[in-house]
Amino acid sequence: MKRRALLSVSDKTGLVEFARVLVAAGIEVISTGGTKKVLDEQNIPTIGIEEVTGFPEMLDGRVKTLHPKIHGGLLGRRDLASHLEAMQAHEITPIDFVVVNLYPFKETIVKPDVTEADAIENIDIGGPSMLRSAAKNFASVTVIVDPSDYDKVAEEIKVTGQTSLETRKSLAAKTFRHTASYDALIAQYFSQIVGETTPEKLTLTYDLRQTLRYGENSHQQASFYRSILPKAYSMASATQLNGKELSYNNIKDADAAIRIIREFTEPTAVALKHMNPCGIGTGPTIKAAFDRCFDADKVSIFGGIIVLNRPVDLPTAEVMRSIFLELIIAPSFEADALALLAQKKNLRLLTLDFSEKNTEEDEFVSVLGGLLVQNQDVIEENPENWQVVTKRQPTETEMQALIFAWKAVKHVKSNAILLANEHQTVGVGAGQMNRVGSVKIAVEQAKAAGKLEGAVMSSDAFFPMSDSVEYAAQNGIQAIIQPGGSIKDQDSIDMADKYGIAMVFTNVRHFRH
Ligand code: 93A
Repeated sequence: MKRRALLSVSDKTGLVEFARVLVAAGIEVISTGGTKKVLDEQNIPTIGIEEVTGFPEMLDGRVKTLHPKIHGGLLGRRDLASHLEAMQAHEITPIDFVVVNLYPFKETIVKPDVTEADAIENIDIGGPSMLRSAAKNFASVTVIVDPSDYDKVAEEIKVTGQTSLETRKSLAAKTFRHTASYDALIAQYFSQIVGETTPEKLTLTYDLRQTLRYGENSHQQASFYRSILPKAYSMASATQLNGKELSYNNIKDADAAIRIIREFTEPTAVALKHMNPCGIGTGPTIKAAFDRCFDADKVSIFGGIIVLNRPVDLPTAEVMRSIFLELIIAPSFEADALALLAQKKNLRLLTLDFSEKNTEEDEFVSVLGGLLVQNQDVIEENPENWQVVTKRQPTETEMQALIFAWKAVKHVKSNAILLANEHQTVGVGAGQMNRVGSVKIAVEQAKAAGKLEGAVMSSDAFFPMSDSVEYAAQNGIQAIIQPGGSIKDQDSIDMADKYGIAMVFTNVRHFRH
C-alpha cells in the first residue's frame, strides 16, 4: 500500500523542499487549501483534503481536517487486526506522516491592534487535533510540528526510506510540548480577557498544593504549587503529621535545609533560620548529631527549623521540645518521640522519604518579566583533586574539618564564610557585601561560643584580597578552604604562609545568592 503524508501548515518555510523528498520516496501527499496551493504552484502532485474526506473545507476553514477519514488514518493501530479491519470497512487509508504547524495565535495576539475576533479565528482546532492523534500513534506515525525538523526526517527517509522509532517518539514528545504551550497561551489570553489572572501557565506542569495564608509578609498573597510528578526528598513530597499550616517562609527555609542535609550520609542535623544554616552537626547517632547542631549556636535557632536524616528518638525529641521551633523534618519519628513533640499543637512535624535524591530537577527563579533557569549546584567534588597551595599541609583532622566546612559553606548566602570542626559548624558569616565582613561575623560568633580553637574556615568564593586571611590568622584559624582564582591569590597564599596556615584550593565556586 502507498504510504501517505498529510501536510497542512501555516508557516510554509521549507515546505516545498520537504514535500519533494516525500514524493521522491513514493509517499503520497495530502494537503489543505493554502498548503496545496503552494505545492501546486511547484508542480508537486498532491491529493486535496476534500478528496480524502469527501467533504468540502467548510465554515471558513474552521472544519477542514476534522474527519474520521483523517483521524482514523492517524490513530488506527497498524498492529491490531481489529483496527485494520475497521479501517478497511470504512475505507480509511492510513496516514504515516503529519506535517502541521498551527495558526499563528501568538503572533496574532501580540499585534498592537489585534481584535478579539482576530485572536479567536487564530485558535487552531484541527491542527492540534491532528498533531495529538499523530503523536499518540508515534509507533507508526511521524509527526512534525517544527520546520527545523524537516532536514533530520528528510535525511532518514532518504537513507532508510522511513523514520526510526526513536525519532518518532522524540518528535511526539516535542509535539505534545508544543500543543501544551499553544493551549497554555490561549488559556492565559482568555483569562486576561475575563479578568481571571490565575497563573494558568503554572497548571501546565504544577498542581496547586495549597493556598498559603500569606507570602513572605502578611500583606503578600502566596500559594505553593508542586510538580505534577513530584520527586522525593523535597518539600513537595513531605507529609505533615502535626502543627499549624506550613507558611511561605517555612517552605523556603525547609527547602534550604533539605538541600544541606543531602550533602551528608552519616547521622546529621541541620538547624536553619532565614535561608542560612545556624548549626550543622554530624555524629555517631542522631542524638549526638543533633546535640552538636544545637550546640553550634544555641541562640539563633530560636524560631528556626530542624531537619534530621535519621528517625527521631525520644532523647532527641526531649531536647528539641525544650526549644521554640517552627518545624521539624525527619524520615520518621519514633512513637514516643512523636507523642512528646505533638504535645506542642503548633509545632509542624513532617516526614520525608530521604531515599531518593532529587538533584536533576532544574531550579527556577523569577525576575520581573521572566524566569531564570539553571540546574542545581550539585557538582561532584573529589578532595583528591584539591590543591594545597601553602607550605603547610593540613593535618588529617583539619582535612576532615575542611571537607565538612566546604560541604556546608555552599549553602550559606554569599558572601559566605563558615567556620567548623570535623563534625560541627562553629561560626557562620552570611550574606555580607564585603567578604571580610562575613569573616568577622563568623569569627565573632565562634569566639563568643568559645569554639574558635582548632576551627577551620571555608569561603564560598575566592578572597579578592589578603585581608580575610589576615583577620582569620590573627584570630587563630589554622586551615582554610576556598576555590582560588583571584588575580591576588598569591597575596592570600603569602599571608597564610606568614602565619603557618594550611590553605586548600578547590577550583569550584559555590555562590548562593
Ligand atoms: O480551523 S481549523 O481549526 N480546522 C481544521 O479542521 C484545520 N485543519 C488544519 N484549522 C485547521 N488546520 C490548520 O490550517 C493547520 O493547523 C494549519 O495551520 C492551517 C493550514 O491551512 P492551509 O493549508 O489552508 O494554509
